[in-house]
Amino acid sequence: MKPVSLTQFLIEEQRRHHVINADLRLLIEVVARACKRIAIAVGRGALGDVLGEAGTGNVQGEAQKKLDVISNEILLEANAWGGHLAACASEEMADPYPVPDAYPRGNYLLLFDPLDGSGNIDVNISVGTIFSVLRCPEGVAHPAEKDFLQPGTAQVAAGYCVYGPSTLLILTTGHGVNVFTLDREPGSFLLTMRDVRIPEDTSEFAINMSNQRHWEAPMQRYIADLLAGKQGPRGRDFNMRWVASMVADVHRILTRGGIFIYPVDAKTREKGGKLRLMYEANPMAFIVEQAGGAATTGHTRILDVLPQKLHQRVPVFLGSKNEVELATRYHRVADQAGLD
Ligand code: P6P
Repeated sequence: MKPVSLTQFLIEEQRRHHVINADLRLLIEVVARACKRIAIAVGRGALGDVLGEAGTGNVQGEAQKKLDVISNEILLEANAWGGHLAACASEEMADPYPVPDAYPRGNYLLLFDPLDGSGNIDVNISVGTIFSVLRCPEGVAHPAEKDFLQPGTAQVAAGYCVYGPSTLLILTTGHGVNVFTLDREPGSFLLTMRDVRIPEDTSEFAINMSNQRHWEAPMQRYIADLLAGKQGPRGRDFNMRWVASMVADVHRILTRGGIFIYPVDAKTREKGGKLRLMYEANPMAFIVEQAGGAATTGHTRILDVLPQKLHQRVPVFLGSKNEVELATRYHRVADQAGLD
């Protein structure tokens, strides 16, 4: 059977669901094209001047890798002239980036983490790009931070590109999740997995265990019960994975199930957590829910969180539905008992 390209898929989505209009289709294709360019830059490794530190810092207070800056530039340049966007927001930039006045503006807002997990670049571990699409509020010609502060339920599309052994684009427009694999010769994304479903149960968890001593009591109890295995209350053994690239960990979970957790703890409580709501947690939560999984803060559904700041952080529990609901129950029981 002839493979379906991303372009053909989007046109079919437009016909079938009328969710995608021409501007949103162009937006998604432009982001996909930018991801292809990022994949080339990432793939250059030591052969290109792309590894190591950029010598600059970002709004998160993190040292930027050269590829963080390169990826951010690629996404900004790709989206400047098409007329489909009103503005962008990025993990790498303090403020929203309006489409330059020289170009027409469209009705969408694009948010992205241009290169998530970039700490793994210099050791050749998979990294990725995460993106989220919102509508620009009616009548707003110059979007400001407040125009981006929409709950995750307002997203019209979300996706990520994982730069691994193969380059994959994972996309949802609210009608399921589909996976496209980059065919490097013609340079096109081909549909390789349609309507992905996450297994509702799992025996695999992903967390940075080195933070255990900082966790709140419900987290301590939940993980202790997993580690107790067959002899414990779960009655079965669990496996653990932690790539420290959210995109890689989430893709594994999308493919074979699991639970990914970055809880708030004594180290991150002041900031509200580690991962960013608008361009990490929300797009991943939208994708995971569209694939039959669940995504919470440990207390509430991530997509229902009302954002207060563009770069705000949030605790993240996402993946196999039944496991996320159980982990969340440990926290809700503690809430009700007034325990920490
Ligand atoms: P830690 C990468 O920096 C990131 O934002 C996510 O991609 C990843 O899941 C997490 O942080 C890793 O955090 O504390 O284990 O280095």
